[in-house]
Amino acid sequence: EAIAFGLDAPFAVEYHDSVASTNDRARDLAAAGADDIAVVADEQTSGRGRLDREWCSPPGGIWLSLLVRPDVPPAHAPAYTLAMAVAVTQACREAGVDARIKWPNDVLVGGDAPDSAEDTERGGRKLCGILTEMEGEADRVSWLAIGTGLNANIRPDDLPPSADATSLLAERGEPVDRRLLVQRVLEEFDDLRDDLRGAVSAWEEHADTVGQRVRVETPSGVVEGEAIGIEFPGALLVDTGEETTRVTAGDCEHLRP
Ligand code: BT5
Repeated sequence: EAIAFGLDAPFAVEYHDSVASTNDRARDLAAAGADDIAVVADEQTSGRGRLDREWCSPPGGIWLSLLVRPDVPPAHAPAYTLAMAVAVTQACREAGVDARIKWPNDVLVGGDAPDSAEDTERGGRKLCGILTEMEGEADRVSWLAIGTGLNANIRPDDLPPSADATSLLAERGEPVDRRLLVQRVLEEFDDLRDDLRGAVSAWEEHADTVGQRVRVETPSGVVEGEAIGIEFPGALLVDTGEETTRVTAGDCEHLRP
Protein backbone atom coordinates (compact mmCIF):
# COMPACT_ATOMS: atom_id res chain seq x y z
CA GLU A 1 0.00 0.00 0.00
CA ALA A 2 1.16 3.50 -0.79
CA ILE A 3 2.17 5.82 2.00
CA ALA A 4 3.31 9.41 1.87
CA PHE A 5 7.06 9.79 1.62
CA GLY A 6 7.13 12.90 3.81
CA LEU A 7 9.37 14.97 1.58
CA ASP A 8 9.41 18.66 0.95
CA ALA A 9 9.75 18.08 -2.78
CA PRO A 10 8.34 19.93 -5.80
CA PHE A 11 6.25 16.83 -6.60
CA ALA A 12 3.85 14.74 -4.57
CA VAL A 13 5.50 11.42 -3.76
CA GLU A 14 3.72 8.10 -3.48
CA TYR A 15 5.85 5.46 -1.79
CA HIS A 16 5.49 1.67 -2.06
CA ASP A 17 7.48 -1.03 -0.27
CA SER A 18 6.96 -3.26 -3.28
CA VAL A 19 5.25 -2.77 -6.63
CA ALA A 20 5.36 -4.57 -9.99
CA SER A 21 6.74 -1.55 -11.84
CA THR A 22 6.60 2.11 -10.84
CA ASN A 23 6.07 2.95 -14.52
CA ASP A 24 2.90 0.82 -14.54
CA ARG A 25 1.71 2.55 -11.38
CA ALA A 26 2.42 5.95 -12.99
CA ARG A 27 0.41 4.87 -16.04
CA ASP A 28 -2.55 3.99 -13.79
CA LEU A 29 -2.26 7.34 -12.04
CA ALA A 30 -2.20 9.05 -15.44
CA ALA A 31 -5.39 7.25 -16.42
CA ALA A 32 -6.94 8.57 -13.20
CA GLY A 33 -5.97 12.12 -14.19
CA ALA A 34 -2.99 12.67 -11.87
CA ASP A 35 -0.15 15.09 -12.65
CA ASP A 36 3.21 16.05 -11.14
CA ILE A 37 3.54 12.99 -8.96
CA ALA A 38 6.48 10.70 -8.30
CA VAL A 39 5.97 7.03 -7.57
CA VAL A 40 8.84 5.56 -5.55
CA ALA A 41 9.34 1.94 -4.57
CA ASP A 42 11.85 0.11 -2.42
CA GLU A 43 11.49 -2.99 -4.61
CA GLN A 44 9.96 -3.83 -7.99
CA THR A 45 8.85 -7.35 -8.85
CA SER A 46 8.77 -6.79 -12.63
CA GLY A 47 10.95 -3.79 -13.34
CA ARG A 48 11.48 -3.11 -17.04
CA GLY A 49 14.30 -1.68 -19.10
CA ARG A 50 14.07 -0.54 -22.69
CA LEU A 51 12.92 -3.01 -25.36
CA ASP A 52 11.24 -5.19 -22.69
CA ARG A 53 14.53 -6.02 -21.03
CA GLU A 54 14.44 -6.97 -17.40
CA TRP A 55 15.44 -4.35 -14.82
CA CYS A 56 16.76 -5.93 -11.65
CA SER A 57 15.08 -4.04 -8.77
CA PRO A 58 15.88 -5.54 -5.36
CA PRO A 59 15.07 -3.75 -2.09
CA GLY A 60 17.34 -0.79 -1.35
CA GLY A 61 17.15 0.89 -4.73
CA ILE A 62 15.47 4.06 -5.83
CA TRP A 63 12.87 2.90 -8.32
CA LEU A 64 11.10 6.07 -9.30
CA SER A 65 8.63 7.14 -11.98
CA LEU A 66 7.82 10.76 -12.41
CA LEU A 67 4.47 11.54 -14.03
CA VAL A 68 4.30 14.93 -15.77
CA ARG A 69 2.03 16.50 -18.38
CA PRO A 70 4.13 19.04 -20.22
CA ASP A 71 2.61 21.12 -22.99
CA VAL A 72 5.04 19.89 -25.66
CA PRO A 73 4.91 17.73 -28.78
CA PRO A 74 5.79 14.03 -28.35
CA ALA A 75 9.00 14.61 -30.31
CA HIS A 76 10.36 16.60 -27.34
CA ALA A 77 10.04 13.65 -24.95
CA PRO A 78 13.72 12.60 -25.25
CA ALA A 79 14.75 15.91 -23.67
CA TYR A 80 12.93 14.89 -20.47
CA THR A 81 14.95 11.68 -20.33
CA LEU A 82 18.15 13.70 -20.73
CA ALA A 83 17.00 16.16 -18.06
CA MET A 84 16.40 13.28 -15.66
CA ALA A 85 19.85 11.87 -16.40
CA VAL A 86 21.33 15.26 -15.52
CA ALA A 87 19.28 15.48 -12.30
CA VAL A 88 20.40 11.99 -11.21
CA THR A 89 24.03 12.70 -12.10
CA GLN A 90 24.07 15.90 -10.07
CA ALA A 91 22.44 14.23 -7.06
CA CYS A 92 24.92 11.32 -7.22
CA ARG A 93 27.86 13.72 -7.38
CA GLU A 94 26.55 15.50 -4.30
CA ALA A 95 26.55 12.07 -2.66
CA GLY A 96 30.26 11.81 -3.49
CA VAL A 97 30.07 9.50 -6.50
CA ASP A 98 31.68 10.61 -9.73
CA ALA A 99 28.81 9.79 -12.07
CA ARG A 100 28.73 10.56 -15.77
CA ILE A 101 26.18 10.06 -18.51
CA LYS A 102 26.35 7.77 -21.49
CA TRP A 103 23.98 8.52 -24.34
CA PRO A 104 21.09 8.41 -24.07
CA ASN A 105 19.96 7.19 -20.70
CA ASP A 106 22.67 5.56 -18.65
CA VAL A 107 24.42 7.02 -15.65
CA LEU A 108 27.78 5.31 -15.23
CA VAL A 109 30.75 5.32 -12.89
CA GLY A 110 34.31 4.71 -14.05
CA GLY A 111 35.32 3.87 -17.57
CA ASP A 112 38.12 6.39 -17.77
CA ALA A 113 40.94 3.99 -16.95
CA PRO A 114 41.33 1.63 -19.91
CA ASP A 115 43.68 -0.72 -18.06
CA SER A 116 41.61 -1.06 -14.93
CA ALA A 117 40.46 -4.62 -14.32
CA GLU A 118 37.21 -3.24 -12.96
CA ASP A 119 36.50 -1.59 -16.22
CA THR A 120 34.09 -2.89 -18.75
CA GLU A 121 33.46 -2.98 -22.44
CA ARG A 122 30.59 -0.63 -22.02
CA GLY A 123 32.82 2.15 -20.75
CA GLY A 124 31.84 2.13 -17.10
CA ARG A 125 29.66 0.51 -14.50
CA LYS A 126 25.96 1.22 -14.73
CA LEU A 127 24.48 3.03 -11.76
CA CYS A 128 21.18 4.15 -13.26
CA GLY A 129 18.99 3.63 -16.30
CA ILE A 130 15.98 5.58 -17.49
CA LEU A 131 12.90 4.41 -19.36
CA THR A 132 10.46 7.11 -20.44
CA GLU A 133 6.99 6.08 -21.53
CA MET A 134 4.21 8.32 -22.78
CA GLU A 135 0.84 8.74 -24.34
CA GLY A 136 -0.27 11.60 -26.53
CA GLU A 137 -1.69 12.97 -29.73
CA ALA A 138 0.35 13.94 -32.78
CA ASP A 139 0.95 17.50 -31.56
CA ARG A 140 0.84 17.22 -27.77
CA VAL A 141 1.93 14.87 -25.04
CA SER A 142 -0.87 13.71 -22.78
CA TRP A 143 1.50 12.42 -20.12
CA LEU A 144 5.08 11.27 -19.68
CA ALA A 145 6.29 8.76 -17.12
CA ILE A 146 10.03 9.10 -16.64
CA GLY A 147 11.08 5.83 -15.05
CA THR A 148 14.39 6.00 -13.25
CA GLY A 149 16.20 3.04 -11.76
CA LEU A 150 19.01 4.13 -9.46
CA ASN A 151 21.03 1.47 -7.67
CA ALA A 152 21.24 3.21 -4.34
CA ASN A 153 21.71 0.98 -1.28
CA ILE A 154 22.13 -2.27 -3.18
CA ARG A 155 24.84 -4.61 -1.95
CA PRO A 156 27.26 -5.75 -4.65
CA ASP A 157 25.99 -9.34 -4.26
CA ASP A 158 22.48 -8.23 -5.15
CA LEU A 159 23.45 -6.44 -8.36
CA PRO A 160 22.87 -8.23 -11.66
CA PRO A 161 26.14 -10.17 -12.15
CA SER A 162 26.52 -10.01 -15.91
CA ALA A 163 25.46 -6.44 -16.40
CA ASP A 164 28.51 -4.35 -15.36
CA ALA A 165 26.39 -2.78 -12.68
CA THR A 166 27.30 -0.81 -9.59
CA SER A 167 25.48 0.97 -6.77
CA LEU A 168 25.98 4.06 -4.67
CA LEU A 169 26.57 1.73 -1.70
CA ALA A 170 29.26 -0.18 -3.60
CA GLU A 171 30.97 3.02 -4.74
CA ARG A 172 30.80 4.86 -1.40
CA GLY A 173 31.21 1.95 0.96
CA GLU A 174 28.31 3.29 3.02
CA PRO A 175 24.60 3.76 2.40
CA VAL A 176 23.02 6.95 1.12
CA ASP A 177 20.01 8.76 2.55
CA ARG A 178 17.49 7.74 -0.09
CA ARG A 179 14.92 10.34 0.93
CA LEU A 180 17.43 13.11 0.49
CA LEU A 181 18.54 11.70 -2.82
CA VAL A 182 14.96 11.49 -4.13
CA GLN A 183 14.39 15.02 -2.97
CA ARG A 184 17.52 16.31 -4.72
CA VAL A 185 16.68 14.45 -7.96
CA LEU A 186 13.17 15.93 -7.97
CA GLU A 187 14.43 19.43 -7.21
CA GLU A 188 17.05 19.29 -9.94
CA PHE A 189 14.55 17.91 -12.45
CA ASP A 190 12.05 20.61 -11.53
CA ASP A 191 14.71 23.25 -12.26
CA LEU A 192 15.63 21.68 -15.59
CA ARG A 193 12.19 21.00 -17.04
CA ASP A 194 11.34 24.63 -17.68
CA ASP A 195 14.38 25.11 -19.88
CA LEU A 196 14.71 21.97 -21.94
CA ARG A 197 17.33 23.40 -24.27
CA GLY A 198 19.39 24.36 -21.23
CA ALA A 199 18.87 20.83 -19.90
CA VAL A 200 20.25 19.37 -23.12
CA SER A 201 23.32 21.64 -22.82
CA ALA A 202 23.75 20.56 -19.19
CA TRP A 203 23.53 16.97 -20.43
CA GLU A 204 26.43 17.62 -22.78
CA GLU A 205 28.52 18.93 -19.86
CA HIS A 206 27.88 15.83 -17.78
CA ALA A 207 28.14 13.31 -20.61
CA ASP A 208 31.07 11.14 -21.51
CA THR A 209 29.81 10.20 -24.92
CA VAL A 210 30.56 13.35 -26.87
CA GLY A 211 34.16 13.24 -28.12
CA GLN A 212 34.35 9.44 -27.97
CA ARG A 213 34.42 6.86 -30.72
CA VAL A 214 31.10 5.10 -30.48
CA ARG A 215 29.26 2.15 -31.93
CA VAL A 216 25.49 2.55 -31.78
CA GLU A 217 23.07 -0.24 -32.58
CA THR A 218 20.05 1.57 -33.93
CA PRO A 219 16.76 0.06 -35.08
CA SER A 220 17.94 0.64 -38.65
CA GLY A 221 21.50 -0.65 -38.36
CA VAL A 222 24.88 0.00 -36.76
CA VAL A 223 26.40 3.48 -36.79
CA GLU A 224 30.08 3.80 -35.93
CA GLY A 225 32.16 6.95 -35.71
CA GLU A 226 33.00 9.88 -33.49
CA ALA A 227 30.22 11.35 -31.36
CA ILE A 228 30.49 15.08 -32.04
CA GLY A 229 27.51 16.51 -30.22
CA ILE A 230 23.94 16.32 -29.08
CA GLU A 231 21.08 18.07 -30.81
CA PHE A 232 17.84 19.11 -29.17
CA PRO A 233 15.69 17.23 -28.21
CA GLY A 234 18.21 14.40 -27.85
CA ALA A 235 19.75 13.11 -31.07
CA LEU A 236 23.39 12.08 -30.97
CA LEU A 237 25.44 13.43 -33.88
CA VAL A 238 27.93 10.86 -35.12
CA ASP A 239 30.64 11.66 -37.65
CA THR A 240 31.12 8.40 -39.52
CA GLY A 241 33.97 9.75 -41.61
CA GLU A 242 31.67 10.04 -44.60
CA GLU A 243 28.78 11.99 -43.15
CA THR A 244 27.21 13.24 -39.94
CA THR A 245 24.42 10.92 -38.86
CA ARG A 246 21.72 11.93 -36.40
CA VAL A 247 20.97 8.97 -34.14
CA THR A 248 17.69 9.20 -32.27
CA ALA A 249 17.50 5.75 -30.65
CA GLY A 250 19.75 2.83 -29.94
CA ASP A 251 22.28 1.17 -27.66
CA CYS A 252 25.58 3.00 -27.52
CA GLU A 253 28.99 1.55 -26.76
CA HIS A 254 32.09 3.68 -26.24
CA LEU A 255 34.97 2.25 -28.29
CA ARG A 256 38.53 2.38 -27.11
CA PRO A 257 41.18 3.48 -29.59
C1 BT5 B 1 17.34 0.98 -18.86
O1 BT5 B 1 17.09 0.06 -19.82
O2 BT5 B 1 18.44 1.30 -18.48
C2 BT5 B 1 16.08 1.59 -18.24
C3 BT5 B 1 15.85 1.10 -16.83
C4 BT5 B 1 14.65 1.79 -16.21
C5 BT5 B 1 14.28 1.21 -14.87
C6 BT5 B 1 13.26 2.04 -14.16
S1 BT5 B 1 13.07 1.59 -12.48
C7 BT5 B 1 11.68 2.58 -12.33
C8 BT5 B 1 10.89 2.40 -13.62
N1 BT5 B 1 10.01 1.25 -13.52
C9 BT5 B 1 10.37 0.28 -14.40
O3 BT5 B 1 9.78 -0.81 -14.53
N2 BT5 B 1 11.42 0.70 -15.11
C10 BT5 B 1 11.86 2.02 -14.74
P1 BT5 B 1 18.20 -0.55 -20.77
O4 BT5 B 1 19.08 0.53 -21.30
O5 BT5 B 1 17.44 -1.39 -21.73
O6 BT5 B 1 19.08 -1.45 -19.82
C11 BT5 B 1 18.63 -2.72 -19.37
C12 BT5 B 1 19.85 -3.60 -19.13
O7 BT5 B 1 20.56 -3.13 -17.98
C13 BT5 B 1 19.49 -5.03 -18.80
O8 BT5 B 1 19.38 -5.80 -19.97
C14 BT5 B 1 20.67 -5.48 -17.94
O9 BT5 B 1 21.77 -5.84 -18.76
C15 BT5 B 1 21.06 -4.22 -17.22
N3 BT5 B 1 20.48 -4.13 -15.88
C16 BT5 B 1 19.34 -4.69 -15.39
N4 BT5 B 1 19.12 -4.32 -14.14
C17 BT5 B 1 20.13 -3.49 -13.80
C18 BT5 B 1 20.45 -2.76 -12.63
N5 BT5 B 1 19.69 -2.77 -11.54
N6 BT5 B 1 21.59 -2.01 -12.66
C19 BT5 B 1 22.38 -1.95 -13.74
N7 BT5 B 1 22.12 -2.62 -14.88
C20 BT5 B 1 21.01 -3.37 -14.92
